[in-house]
Amino acid sequence: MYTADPSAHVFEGKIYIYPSHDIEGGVPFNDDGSHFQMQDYHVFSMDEPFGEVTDHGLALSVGDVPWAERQMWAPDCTEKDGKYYFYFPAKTASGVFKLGVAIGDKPYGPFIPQPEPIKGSSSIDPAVYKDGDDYYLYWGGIWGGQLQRWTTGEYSDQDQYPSDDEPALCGKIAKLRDDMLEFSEAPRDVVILDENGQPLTTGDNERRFFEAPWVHKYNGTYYFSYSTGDTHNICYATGDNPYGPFTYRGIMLEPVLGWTNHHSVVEKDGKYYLFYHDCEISGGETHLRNIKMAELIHNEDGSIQTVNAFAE
Ligand code: FUB
Repeated sequence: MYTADPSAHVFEGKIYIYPSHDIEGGVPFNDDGSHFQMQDYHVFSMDEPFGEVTDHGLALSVGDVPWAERQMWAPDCTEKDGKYYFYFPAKTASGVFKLGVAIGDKPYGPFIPQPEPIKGSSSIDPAVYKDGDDYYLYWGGIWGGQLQRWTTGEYSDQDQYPSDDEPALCGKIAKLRDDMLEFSEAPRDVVILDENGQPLTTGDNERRFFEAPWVHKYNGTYYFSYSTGDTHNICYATGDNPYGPFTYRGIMLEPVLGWTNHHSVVEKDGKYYLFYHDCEISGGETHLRNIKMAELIHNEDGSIQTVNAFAE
């Protein structure tokens, strides 16, 4: 079984991992990611870091989601008041990515989807961050993730990118409503600043946001990490609140085997772990990935020691 885009959390004392379930869909590689034809999700767990992995079986299938037709990409999950809320992207029959939520009684599902996508949602790669009693959803991805088709707030079938010297398109954030099923506010941009306090530009594709947002907190600082897509890094930027702005700090994970790079960071018993994927098991097939983990070390100055998957 091929797995990718691992979102990891600690629930009930175990590490639970929420990945995409890669399959051979028979669609050739293209820049829209049409070769990623995933149809369902499984949830995995391990009692201890690097321990034995349990596959908890089918958690949600595209056929159970009334509004979704195909391409169930990177998901995430959180817990509130004993219920588990599973967030996922999928394409509608008209080919537009939206985000959905499904509810379960256990961390591993099964999850029962809401009949409609989340109002005001768009694009891909939802990641939910719990800060005290508040829950924030981050999301977004350019190119095949369609973020560049929502620049007016409405979907357009035309791509619209800022020019190279203009601020880059940003990932999105919105606080979730108390019932976890909708946004409680209009989505905002997650702005990443350079060392001079200026937003990263479209042309800065070694550092600008592409997809795979994630947030973790270390020593009171918020770390926003993300993939740079066509330059294949996982970068990170730091800020003093969940909305940002965040200031670019460096590379968390260097390019891995395969085109995509996607990760999460989880803390267990005072140590931090990076979950990511590469294409080692399939021998480099970009759409057939496998999840991995490594310890993530924060330095005293708050910087992160860069992980090189080829050295792990
Ligand atoms: O798995 C499909 C897509 O590939 C994800 O949504 C992106 O983040 C990239 O990993």
